[in-house]
Amino acid sequence: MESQSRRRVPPRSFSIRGIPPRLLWVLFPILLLLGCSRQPEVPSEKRYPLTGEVVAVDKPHKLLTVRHNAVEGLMPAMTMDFPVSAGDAAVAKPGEHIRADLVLDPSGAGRLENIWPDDEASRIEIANGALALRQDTHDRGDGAYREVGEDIPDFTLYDQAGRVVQSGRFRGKQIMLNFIYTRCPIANMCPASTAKMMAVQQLARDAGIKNLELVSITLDPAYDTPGVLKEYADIRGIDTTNFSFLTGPEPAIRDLLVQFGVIAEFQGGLLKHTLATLLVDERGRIIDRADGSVWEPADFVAKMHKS
Ligand SMILES: [Cu+2]
Repeated sequence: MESQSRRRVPPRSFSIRGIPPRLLWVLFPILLLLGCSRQPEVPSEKRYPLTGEVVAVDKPHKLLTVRHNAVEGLMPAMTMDFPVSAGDAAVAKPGEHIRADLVLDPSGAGRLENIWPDDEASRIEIANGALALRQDTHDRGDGAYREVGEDIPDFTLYDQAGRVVQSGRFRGKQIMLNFIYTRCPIANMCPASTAKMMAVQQLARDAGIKNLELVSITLDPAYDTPGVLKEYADIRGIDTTNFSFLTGPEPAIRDLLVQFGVIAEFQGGLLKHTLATLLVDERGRIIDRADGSVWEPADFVAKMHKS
């Protein structure tokens, strides 16, 4: 990896506010300029923003019955069934308010994508969390990056079940935290990170460590909805009792990337990103960090407190 990147000159556009230059020099040697393309817009499909309330969920057939508000330029308010992904069907709950894209294909068949929880209380909680994080990142200025020995920032995000999760929920727990995105096509990047997190989960369990939480935050919140994260976890058979996949508003994710010293940017349709894996203690303090994809699950587990 070193020989690959030693001569690579970081493009100017990679300067990220809040990350000190000396950190950039640490990060660039491990920056793999790889990525994937944003999902291309299918020109023959039309997308309409839709809001409404889930009335019923048919998980086997992956159908949501939604009492939706008027869809501007398309149809008045009514209750109807929409096909959704397996992950969205798994996450959906009757009585829940959602916002989504109604996607119409050329035959006129519609489905819902990009489904987000839209209950007022959780919407406010998420928005307030993003504002507080924005303020915190701004106040820290050039010192936004959190080094080993510092506390993790407070955050409020959605998990793979669409629940609001505040970082305070993890106090008293040891946390393994990393960043991934579900569409990452590079086997030794995000897919490998997730496999290693699963190995940590198993090794920690075998070692009798009972207060571990694993947290993977998405790098790609525009695509990684709770339902997409749920499907990502389910396909891999991940035990989510102590393993959360988090997503939320793009500004909040951006601020977390700055504070955790992770670079992720869409460039010409490619999401290029670094990898960071952190161990956080029961008081919320970062006690270890690995950059890049070369780290051993057992090394982190060895540093965890036995409870
Ligand atoms: Cu990746």
